[in-house]
Amino acid sequence: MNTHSASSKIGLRGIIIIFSLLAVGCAGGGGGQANLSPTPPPTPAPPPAAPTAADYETHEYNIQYGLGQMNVSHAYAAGAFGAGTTVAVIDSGIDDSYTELAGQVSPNSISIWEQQGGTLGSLTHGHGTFIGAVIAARRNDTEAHGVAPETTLLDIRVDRGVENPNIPGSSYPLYTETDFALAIDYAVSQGVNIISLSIARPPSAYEHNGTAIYAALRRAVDAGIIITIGTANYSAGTPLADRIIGDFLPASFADDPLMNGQIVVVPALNSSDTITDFSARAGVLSNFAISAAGEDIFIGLDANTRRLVRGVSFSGPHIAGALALLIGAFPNLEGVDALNLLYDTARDLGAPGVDDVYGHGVPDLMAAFTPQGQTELKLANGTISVSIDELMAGPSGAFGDWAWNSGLYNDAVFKDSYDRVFSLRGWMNQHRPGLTAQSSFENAANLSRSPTRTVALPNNASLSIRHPVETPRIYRQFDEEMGRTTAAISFHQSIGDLEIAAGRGFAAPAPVPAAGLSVLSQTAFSGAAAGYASHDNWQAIKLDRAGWQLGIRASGSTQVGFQALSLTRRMGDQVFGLEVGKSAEQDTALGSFVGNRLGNRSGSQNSFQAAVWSGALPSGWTGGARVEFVTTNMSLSEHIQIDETPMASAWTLAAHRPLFGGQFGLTVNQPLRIEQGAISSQVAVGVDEDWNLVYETRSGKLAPSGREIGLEAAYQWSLFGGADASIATRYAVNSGHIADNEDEVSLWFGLRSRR
Ligand SMILES: [Ca+2]
Ligand SMILES: [Ca+2]
Repeated sequence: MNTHSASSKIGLRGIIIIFSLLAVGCAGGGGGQANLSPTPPPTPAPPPAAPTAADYETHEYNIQYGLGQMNVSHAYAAGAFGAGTTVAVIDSGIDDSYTELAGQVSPNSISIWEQQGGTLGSLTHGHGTFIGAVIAARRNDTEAHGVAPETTLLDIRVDRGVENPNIPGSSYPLYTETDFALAIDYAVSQGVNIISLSIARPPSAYEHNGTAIYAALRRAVDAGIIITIGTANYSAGTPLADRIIGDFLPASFADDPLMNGQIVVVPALNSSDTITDFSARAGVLSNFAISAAGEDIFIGLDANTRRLVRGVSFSGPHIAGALALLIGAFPNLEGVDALNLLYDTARDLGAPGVDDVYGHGVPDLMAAFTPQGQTELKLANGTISVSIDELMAGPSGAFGDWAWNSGLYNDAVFKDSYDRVFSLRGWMNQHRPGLTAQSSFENAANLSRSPTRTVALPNNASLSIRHPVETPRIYRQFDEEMGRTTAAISFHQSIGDLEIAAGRGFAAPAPVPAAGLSVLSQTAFSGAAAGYASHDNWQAIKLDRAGWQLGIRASGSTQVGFQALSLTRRMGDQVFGLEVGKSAEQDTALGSFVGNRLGNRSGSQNSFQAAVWSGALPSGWTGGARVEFVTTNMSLSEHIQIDETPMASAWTLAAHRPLFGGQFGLTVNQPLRIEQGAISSQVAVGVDEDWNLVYETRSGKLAPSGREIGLEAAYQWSLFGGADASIATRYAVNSGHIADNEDEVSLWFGLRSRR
């Protein structure tokens, strides 16, 4: 009466060899009992994009290794180029007569000295122009392009066009502290998002002690501006330990609590992700540091003006550009949030974690553009939250890919822990269901590996025991889900017209015996009832009188309670009958975690009706069939309306016969599948100007997109020395009830030696 032919032999030690021949994708059915086991949520994955990141990795992109080093192409693929942001470059002026900078510089750009009525000297210095190019050179298929090619540069020239008298013969321009502070105040007045400073010198080299700059930076911080500072250059070969950033202004203000973490210092990397031999290390400012490219930076201003430059002057602007991409893409992000996001998602370099060389590491914009922390879809005006991971968990059982198929979540949006709004569409595409897991294999293999003994007892009774075997890791979770970590036991006894049975494990006997020798379909004349009947602690009783059989079977576990009543009629060698029953599931509906996608772990009350047949056929065949219909009443949140009660179907048609000394079987089946059912719910579809979610009422069907039909052929025979062999193959279309899944072929070979 055991429903699993592979484990019903007496006194056998199970050795199972599984070959899976995969025509396409992976094998497995998702049918039968496997339907009743939950699907663990997959690991969240980054969003896809059309066009893809690779489409942006052009020659113009790749020539600047600092872009790839930060995975900037993933920001572009998400549509982020820095548009709508402004980066102030307080430096030696940006010459926008070069084609690469034409149109990139704000008309509000000024010279601080001229603004004060001064006259610029004749000294010009390309430094500011280079900074501007690193941030925002045009994406125009020539030369390089900046990190944020659509940000606006606010050029604030702060030098006076004369050489710094403290560094005679250097051609290094003179800045004064007063001019510097005025420049910062001007940037604040223009409402910029970021100030890029690449002017770090020892205080002695300046005409200032930092007091006025400090006060101006405080005003910038209060205005929400982020200040990026390339750290200091040392002469090549200075020992790393001696390259101390804290000696330099204004970088040394970064850890001042009043700066609110809005100053970031940027050690310079080479293309091998290593600190350059000239850059200061993060040092005591490591919590306020993140690294970026600063060696062999390609500056191509036009076809006649190209050079490679190096210096911490160029690492800072990379971070300014990265921040512009984030702030431009997520307008709700405060600057400090964007900076923290950059830190939180950085790729670690050097010693694990934040360290005193690289600070937080190097930005990873792919990660920064991925939702962070808790990600939830809020339904019904925020009263229900659905974890995105749970929402995107693989399709399961009878409901298959309904969540993808229903349209309920199309164009839905969700927020992450940074309050950023993402479209769900990308995630749904990313988690598009593929072929189902190898649960059928695991189920069959697990049962086969467990040795079973059946002992005949007096008075027409028998006792079967299946010992648990040490389970390979890949089956362990499945065992736990199915409650098979303890020994299975079943007892049968015939008393006159009465047959009684009870057990823990195995399965309560079905109204008619199974046919077809199925291993891979795992149908056991499948449907919801087959799954329930195999739960722990079952009892069955059958009364056989005058050709009529009245049967009752029941089972219970912590998750499921099940009772069924059957009436069959024997006419010669044919048996026909009906079975009706009810079940209650604690957390699931027909074994699927439907409620999780709707914000709660809801249970269900189910009722089913089945027609069964078993009987002899011509040419030595023995056949059997079962058709089952189930209605499931889910207990969903009051905010979800069930418009149409879900109804599912399952059927199996099977037969076997002796062949060449063994037994040959055929099974065709449709695993349990939702045929109808619909719900409606509110779904967040956007945000209003106050950044509150905007909802829309949606309705969606619960049925999956396809219908899995499987055909299985099986053969079982005895070998020399008392070994038994079984081989089975199953061909399935629409595996997992998913319409565009490719056809699936599975092959099973099992070998058992007698003890
Ligand atoms: Ca360009
Ligand atoms: Ca590190």
